[in-house]
Amino acid sequence: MFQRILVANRGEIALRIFRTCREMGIETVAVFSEADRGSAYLDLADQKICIGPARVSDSYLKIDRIISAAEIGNAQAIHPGYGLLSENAHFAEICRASNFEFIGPSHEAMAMLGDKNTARGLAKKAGIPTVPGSDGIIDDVEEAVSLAKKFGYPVLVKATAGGGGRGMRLAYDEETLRNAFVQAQQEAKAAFGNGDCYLEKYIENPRHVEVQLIADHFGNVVHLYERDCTMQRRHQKLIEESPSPHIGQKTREAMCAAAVRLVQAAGYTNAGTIEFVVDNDENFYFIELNARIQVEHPVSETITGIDLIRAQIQVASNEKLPFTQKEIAIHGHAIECRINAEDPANNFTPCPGKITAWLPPGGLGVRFDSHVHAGYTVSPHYDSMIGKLIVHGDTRDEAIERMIRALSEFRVEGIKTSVSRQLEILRHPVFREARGYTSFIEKEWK
Ligand code: MV4
Repeated sequence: MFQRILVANRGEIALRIFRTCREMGIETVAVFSEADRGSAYLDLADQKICIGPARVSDSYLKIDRIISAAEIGNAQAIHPGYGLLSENAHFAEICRASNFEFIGPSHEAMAMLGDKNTARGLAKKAGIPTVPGSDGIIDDVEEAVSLAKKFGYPVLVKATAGGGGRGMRLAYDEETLRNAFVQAQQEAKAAFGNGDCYLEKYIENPRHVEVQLIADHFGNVVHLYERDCTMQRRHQKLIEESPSPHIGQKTREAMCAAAVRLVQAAGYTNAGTIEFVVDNDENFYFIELNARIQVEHPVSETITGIDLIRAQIQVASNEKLPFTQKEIAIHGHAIECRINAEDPANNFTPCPGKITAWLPPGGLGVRFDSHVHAGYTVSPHYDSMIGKLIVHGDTRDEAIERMIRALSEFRVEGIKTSVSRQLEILRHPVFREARGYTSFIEKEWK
């Protein structure tokens, strides 16, 4: 087992990893930028090293500085968290080449599954339902047009180097497809250095359901059931919950079994999430695999009682998973609301500034993961998410009521937050009656 782990991230996920490491008796090395200097959460690490100025491209994304900090801090392993370098296969490779264990998948598996078209081909081979679409990369627009004629509009042009909604273009007819295809290739080339695109029929108004998995180096692959992330706005998840209210037990079993099959087929190890879209008839289709721990992982921890960060570290340390699939059951219902520093009255634009009063909720079944506090200044340089409120209830209705109670007691002054909008969603009949779909928020709240 490792003695010291460097956490190559910041904010709430860095704190989340410090906490589990402390419980495991593992020392931690924190890295911070000038903008994060003096942040209280850094004091929960055993050592903290400044790696540069505020801009992520000059600090948290600087691979050489992260590696140097790991050397100075005498770490044996590096945890990337989410975002930043967490899905950068080159970073994972450099960590291992520099003799630091990377707490995540192999860089080969990360590269292979990070290529969305390759991942889709692997899913097809593993017998996982995929959306009707092209059989690989499409070279020219005429091929796209003839394919779209075959399986019908609307269609999505997707950049193979994209993901998370980036490099995606929707086309409702041949004319828009011709433009969308060329634009998607150009945008992908500019954004990712790879303009390759593939085509999929667009599943209209889908639900977004993902399966949490973790695999060790001994062939054990375990799922922690699904999370429903349908409540999103512009590809930003707002509310996540488990189990999904949009699927029945039969679909759940089939979806989780499919996700396990894909991870086994790909030889993937450590934590990963397989994303599906689900149509109105509960048909589910593979979309992509996320090769990292995700923001919403506490939802799965809450219904299963598993510490996913601990399991990641155990797998990276070449230990067997400390649990079997038979030991994992869904207990009750969990809901997570992301708390963002943004102004609901101003189209939810990020709203950095100094927090002058901060009183988060608590009580039975309430967990609040956050690195901020009264006196903390929310930086304009980073993501506007300042915390995640996770609640547990025996039933979905109980979890909704508990979340409404928790959000209502939240006291924050000095900045504006997304708390009021979260309350509106939780009180909305479409959410309460589980009639939501991915574009509901954009349609309902202009
Ligand atoms: C789709 C889809 C419907 N049909 N693919 C791609 C990025 C991933 N994170 C979600 N993506 C989707 N892929 C097909 N063939 C619906 C989504 C999707 C979505 C698409 C547009 C706007 C918001 C969305 C939210 C969740 C899922």
